[in-house]
Amino acid sequence: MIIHGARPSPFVRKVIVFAAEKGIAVEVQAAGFGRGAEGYLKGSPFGKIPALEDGDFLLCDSTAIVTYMDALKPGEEMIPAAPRERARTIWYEEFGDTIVQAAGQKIFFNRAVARRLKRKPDLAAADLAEAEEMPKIHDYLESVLASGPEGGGWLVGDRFTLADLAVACPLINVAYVSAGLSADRWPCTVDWLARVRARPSVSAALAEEWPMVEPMLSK
Ligand SMILES: N[C@@H](CCC(=O)N[C@@H](CS)C(=O)NCC(=O)O)C(=O)O
Repeated sequence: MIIHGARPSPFVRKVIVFAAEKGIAVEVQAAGFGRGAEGYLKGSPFGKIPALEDGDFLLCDSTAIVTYMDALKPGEEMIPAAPRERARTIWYEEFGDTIVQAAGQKIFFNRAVARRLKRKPDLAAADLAEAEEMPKIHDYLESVLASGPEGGGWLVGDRFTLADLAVACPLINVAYVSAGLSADRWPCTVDWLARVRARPSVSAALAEEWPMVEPMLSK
């Protein structure tokens, strides 16, 4: 199975880690901004990453791709089957993909990616998102992790699911360029993110992407 995309994208990282958690072997092929192999050009009609190529099956969008992967290998689903857990997992994925990513992208893009693309960074937008948008996100996560109905140290149920993965992925990008997530103010969130990062699936993905990330962080 081929994942087309760039490893440091939160959406690409999500599908890479998801595949590892499911025991699905993937090959990552570089793609993005309209450039990449045929499977990407055909599989992602709007040029977004990631795209998936599984034989003659082409699919874009990280949510669609992880849904496919989860159904391919029934067993310990990353998207729980129980109605309430399933619905809450979908909420957290949506939260990660939209609210967290929208704020995080302003920080990561402007502090790390823009220069590499020879675009003028909007550092004021990054500072504003860090000062005003991220704390609200951290407050919310802290509230659900500290005293949420699940109470297991994970966002849904008592185990790592797509919910944790999808929310952590954009936060990992923010953490590359921001020290805003303070353990004094958000201890449960810091602890949770450290546990996500420590999973073999995540730490392996982070090690693989580092050679692409490091040059973006150098002055
Ligand atoms: N909903 C999509 C979002 C994918 C997405 O926006 N990817 C970004 C990279 S982080 C992208 O391809 N940006 C290039 C562009 O918008 O042209 C998913 O979950 O896969």
